[in-house]
Amino acid sequence: MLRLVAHTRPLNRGFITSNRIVYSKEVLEARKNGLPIVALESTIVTHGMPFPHNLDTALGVENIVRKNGAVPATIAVIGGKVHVGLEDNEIRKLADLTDKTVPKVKASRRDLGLVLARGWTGSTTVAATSIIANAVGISVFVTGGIGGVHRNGHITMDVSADLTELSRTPIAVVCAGIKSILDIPRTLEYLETMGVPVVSYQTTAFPAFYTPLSGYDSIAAMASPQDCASLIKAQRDLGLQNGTVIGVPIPRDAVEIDGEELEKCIQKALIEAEIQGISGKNVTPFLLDKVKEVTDGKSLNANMALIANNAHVGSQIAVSLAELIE
Ligand code: PSU
Ligand code: MN
Repeated sequence: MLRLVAHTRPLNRGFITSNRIVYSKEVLEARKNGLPIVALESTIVTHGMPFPHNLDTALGVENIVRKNGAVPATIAVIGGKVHVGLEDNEIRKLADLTDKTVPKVKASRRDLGLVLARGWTGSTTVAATSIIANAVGISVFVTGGIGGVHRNGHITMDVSADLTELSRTPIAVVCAGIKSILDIPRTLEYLETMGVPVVSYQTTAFPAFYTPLSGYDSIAAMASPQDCASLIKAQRDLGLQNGTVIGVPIPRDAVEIDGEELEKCIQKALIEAEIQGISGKNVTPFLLDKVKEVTDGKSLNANMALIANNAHVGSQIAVSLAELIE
């Protein structure tokens, strides 16, 4: 008898030559046993938070992923090798910003080849982490916030490579939305143009990192991790090669800064960036640091709390996706 089998078109997984990759012991084991793996980025460690908060966050987030039944793979480049999963001592070295012996380059898609060719050490942005995760078959990636169209980006053309990456790499990025240092409506328009679905977790409101409401809606409220997994699966079945943004609002009890106060802080940070002539890939780290300074560190507490929450949700999505696909 003829049996109809549903074939899922294979994803464009990308490709990294195997001798360029080093897996952590834990990730290697997980790959052997087919366990769900969650990708984590490293620019947040080297350029997103001060020491020791960056270290505590990186290690803490990995533990949350483990507790939720998935395996963490923090991604970075060390000595010109792509690392998928870091050992604790490697995370420590990346996080120790006082150690200037090895410069830690912020690497996005543009920079990855150079960092490998030169044997440098670098952290990977959302764009670069997505490329690597997808190439090794990881479908879910947890971070704090993604890059976007900068305020005045329609004039300066400062648009994060995270957005173009999301249009061509099939990965689900679980984040707390987009920081209001960026132009949120233009970022959402850009993602729509590039065909990237932007959904929110248990709400229709698209979150704005430090606050649960950006004033804009995403295209759908996802009820559960299973709901998110079925969206990822449907896109796969359609053969779509773009990513998905899953916005998870910051937990209410972690909100420390009200909108007006935050906007004042952001204005100060933007003026300072202008005065100092900050440009290119230095803009985002500069603004993150200034916002932290002018909010008296309140932004940092919020940042740590929301990443932990994203890790909970993201690893549950990875587990659900594994159940759906296997
Ligand atoms: N937004 C944050 N924290 C971060 C970043 C963005 O709230 O650490 C980092 C991420 O690694 C993101 C990168 O991919 O900044 C975007 O940089 P750019 O705008 O230069 O593309
Ligand atoms: Mn930029």
